[in-house]
Amino acid sequence: MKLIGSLTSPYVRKVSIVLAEKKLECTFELDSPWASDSKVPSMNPLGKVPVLLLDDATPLYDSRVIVEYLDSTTANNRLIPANGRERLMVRRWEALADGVNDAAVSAFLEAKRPLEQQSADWISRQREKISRGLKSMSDDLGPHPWCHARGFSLADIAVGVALGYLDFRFPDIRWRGQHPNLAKLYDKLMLRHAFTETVPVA
Ligand SMILES: N[C@@H](CCC(=O)N[C@@H](CS)C(=O)NCC(=O)O)C(=O)O
Repeated sequence: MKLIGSLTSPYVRKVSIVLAEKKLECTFELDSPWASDSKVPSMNPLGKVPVLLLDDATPLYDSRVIVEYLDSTTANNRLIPANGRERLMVRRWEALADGVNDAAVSAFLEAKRPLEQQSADWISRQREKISRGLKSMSDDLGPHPWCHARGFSLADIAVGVALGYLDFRFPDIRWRGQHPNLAKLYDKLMLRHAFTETVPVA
C-alpha cells in the first residue's frame, strides 16, 4: 500500500495515525494537491489528499473510506466498533472532528488570499463552526477518559488530529483554556507513539 499526501493535511495525519495504531506497513509519497505537477487528480478526480493506493493499484479516497478499509484489514486494535449505535457514534465523532478541520482549512486558505479578495464574513463563519465544534466535543466528552465509552477509538484519533491542526494553523484559538477536558485528552493522546511521529510540518 502507498499513502499519498502532504505533511500539513489533517486528513492525511488521521490516516497516518490509524496506520501506526494498526501497525500496518505502508509507504508514503509526498504530493501536494496544490502543485501544478501533482499526480493527485489522476488518482482522485476531486484532486484531494489523502489517497491510499492499494497493492492492486486501486486508489481509495477520502480519509473516512481509507480508515474504514484499514481498520477492517486486521482484527488487532479495532478502532471502529463493528456495528450498531456504537459504530454510529464513533463515526459521528469523526464527522464532527473532520468538520472542524474542514472549517479550519477553509478559513486558513481564505486568509492566504490577497487581502482585497478576502471575505472577513467567510472567515468568521468558519471560526464560528470551529468554536461550536469544540464546545460540542467538550460537552460530549464530559468527564470521560475517552470520546467513546468503550475506550480508545477512531473518535479520539479524529479529535486529537483536529486539536493538533488548530494548534498548527490557529494558535490564537485558546481551546485549552476554554475546554480543559479536551486539553487532558490531548495530553494523553500525545503520549502515544502514533501521535508524536506524525506532527504536521509546513
Ligand atoms: N473529506 C476529505 C477532505 C480532504 C481534503 O480536503 N484535503 C485537502 C488537504 S488538507 C486537499 O487535498 N485539498 C486540495 C483541494 O481542495 O483542491 C477527506 O477526508 O479526505
